[in-house]
Formats: sequence, structure tokens, C-alpha cells
Amino acid sequence: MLAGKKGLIVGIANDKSIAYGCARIFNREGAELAITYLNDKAEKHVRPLAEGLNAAIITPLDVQNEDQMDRLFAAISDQWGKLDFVLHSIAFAPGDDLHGRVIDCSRDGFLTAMDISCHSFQRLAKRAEPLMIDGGALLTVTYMGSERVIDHYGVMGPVKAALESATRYMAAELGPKNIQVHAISPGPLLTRAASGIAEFDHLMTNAQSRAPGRRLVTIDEIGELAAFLASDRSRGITGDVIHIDGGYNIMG
Ligand code: 0WD
Repeated sequence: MLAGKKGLIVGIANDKSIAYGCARIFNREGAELAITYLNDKAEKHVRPLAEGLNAAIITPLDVQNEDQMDRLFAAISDQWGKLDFVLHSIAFAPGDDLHGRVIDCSRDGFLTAMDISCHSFQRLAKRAEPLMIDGGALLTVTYMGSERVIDHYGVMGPVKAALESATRYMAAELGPKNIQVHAISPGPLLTRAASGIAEFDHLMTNAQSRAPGRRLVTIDEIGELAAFLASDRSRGITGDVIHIDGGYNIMG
């Protein structure tokens, strides 16, 4: 489904990461990958995974570091001369701000959460646009806490709402260049990012018992969806938030 395509994956922390499930399926479907890791500490977990997927480019990226982002895109341009898809699968909010009320969230905490979890998607898109010479796909990962109040999701709710809105505007802006923009909204999965949410086990138990299939989704299932969205088969879809939560979001 992705033979000959080149994709950038941002957001692998370890083998539980949603981005890793996606990267595995992208690789299986024939894509060549550029994979980033956050910092030196993350490298020892990410590099072996990236090498296992024969990634063509393995490089550090903290999305708050503009020089690093420029270097990454220079490497992609030099090595490939084009880019077909990007997966943005990262989020962050400072612990004190995440664990308190939205009303009490500090200005700095809010700006940091928005910068890393939302505006970084726009920054990646801006650099990817000139390389998407055959059109392409930009994918991000959101959560239902954007649409309704989920206990303990706190300030990430408004941040994910902004990310979903940005997805729609970016889709409208890039559509004429045959670039589709998608937000994937998975149900809860036990990852490092999830461990920052208080009482996350309760969220998982609830999702499992109320989802129509009475089970949680897997990172491989999210990867299958992401591969479809990155492929030419989904060119008719753009700007949408696509839930992959075993149907949990339809339940009252
Ligand atoms: O239940 C879940 N796990 C869900 C996650 C349900 C629905 C959505 N999501 C979203 C998250 O909000 C996030 O946007 O999926 C995305 C991926 O999260 P994940 O796969 O659940 O978590 P994880 O494996 O921790 O990957 C996120 C990674 C970070 O990991 P750590 O554990 O170090 O926070 O995002 C990366 C980092 O590797 N990250 C950054 N990457 C570049 N620059 C930055 C940064 N500044 N900050 C965090």
C-alpha cells in the first residue's frame, strides 16, 4: 500500500508508543522511514527499534528546537528529495498544570503544552509542504478529551481541541496541493504519555467495559488505519477526526 513512499515518524519513545505501532505497519506496507527520537536518553530505546525497521534516517528531534527541525528536513531533502507522509504523535504538558484544574493552569504551562502538542504539527507541515511534490498526507494523534470532559485529562482537552481545529484549517489550506490532513483519535492505551494522566487505569477499565467490542484497541490496529490514511487509497478523506476506539465514542 505504501511501496515507494517516504515517511517521517515523530513520537516513538519505546515499543509501546502509538508511533511505533504505526511505523511497523508503514514498514510492512513498503514505506521507507525517517524516525526521530527526543533526546540522548530516548535514543537508546528508539534507535534499535528504528534500525529494526531499516529506517533510512534516524536523528534527534525536540520539536521546540528549530535548528534541529531544520537539520532534519535538510537531511530528508538531501536523501530523498521528497516526502510523502508525516506522522506527528507527540504530546506534553507540565505535570503541575496537567494534574490541576484547567482554570488553574499556568500561562507558561498552557503555552508549552500548546507549543509541543499542537503548534509543532503546523511547524512540521510547513517544512513538509515543499517536499510533498506528489501530494501527501499529514497525520496527527488526538484524544476524545477534546470533545467532552474526561476526568483528569485537564488542560490536554483544550490543547487537543486546538489540534483538531488546526487539522481542519490545514486540510483546507493544503487540499489544493493534494495534501490530506488527518487526526486519528484512539481509545486509551498504556504508554509513557498515558502514565502521566492520573487514574488512567480507571479510564482504560471504563473504555474496555463500555466499548461495543468490550476491548481496547492495539497500536497495530492504529497502524493499519494510519497506513490507509498515508496511502493513495484515502485521498477522498481530509480534515476529519477519525476515531479508533472500538466504538467507545458512540456510547452515551
Ligand atoms: O491512551 C493513549 N496513550 C493515547 C494517546 C490516546 C489518545 C491519544 N494519544 C496521543 C497522545 O496524546 C500523543 O499525542 O498519542 C500521541 C502519542 O502518545 P503515546 O504513544 O501514547 O505516548 P509515548 O509513547 O509516550 O509517545 C509520546 C512521545 C514522548 O514520550 P515521553 O514518554 O518521553 O513523553 O512524545 C515525544 C516523546 O518521545 N515528545 C516529544 N518529541 C519531540 N519533541 C516532545 C518534544 N518536545 N515531547 C514529547
